[in-house]
Amino acid sequence: MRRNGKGAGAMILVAIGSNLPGAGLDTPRAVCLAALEALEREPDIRVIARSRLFESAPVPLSDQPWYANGAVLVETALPPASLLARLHEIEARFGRVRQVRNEARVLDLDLLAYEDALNDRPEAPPLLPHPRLRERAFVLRPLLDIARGWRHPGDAREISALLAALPPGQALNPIR
Ligand code: PH2
Ligand code: MG
Ligand code: MG
Repeated sequence: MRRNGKGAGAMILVAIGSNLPGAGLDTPRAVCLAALEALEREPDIRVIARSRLFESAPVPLSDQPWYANGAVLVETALPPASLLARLHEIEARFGRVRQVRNEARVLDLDLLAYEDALNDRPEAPPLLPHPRLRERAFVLRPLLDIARGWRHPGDAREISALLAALPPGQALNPIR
């Protein structure tokens, strides 16, 4: 497995999001914290770093409830498709029902990046890095907490540069 420059281990990045209560948890924040714990308990996956949680307005803006969002840096020997399948299993345990794209959800775990893998072939998922990563402050801001040195393998830009390039208007605040 290729390592990033500073010997900090594999850069496998996972996003966590919730904008509905569920699984007996009464807020999206509580769902995200429980999901972090579930990831830490998951066999074959080691959580190396976790970001703060942020509250964020839905993107695209709508009357959906605001989200809690965070990100984790993990290590695993699972290949990308198996890791994504595990993430989907965890979502299902939290009561996630998949119907309409971008609908409100109890838990969303997205595989953002897997080392410097580049995959833009929809017939061989998962797409890597996540195709909308560069457009989303609710993904990039948590990543800045845990993966400052990571560069997008498509354009070699750092997270801070990707964030700086975003148009204004994606409301996002750290949750105390
Ligand atoms: N997830 C989406 C669509 N929109 N907006 C915010 N703020 N946070 C999310 O996690 C999110 C979203 C699709 O997965
Ligand atoms: Mg998502
Ligand atoms: Mg998802």
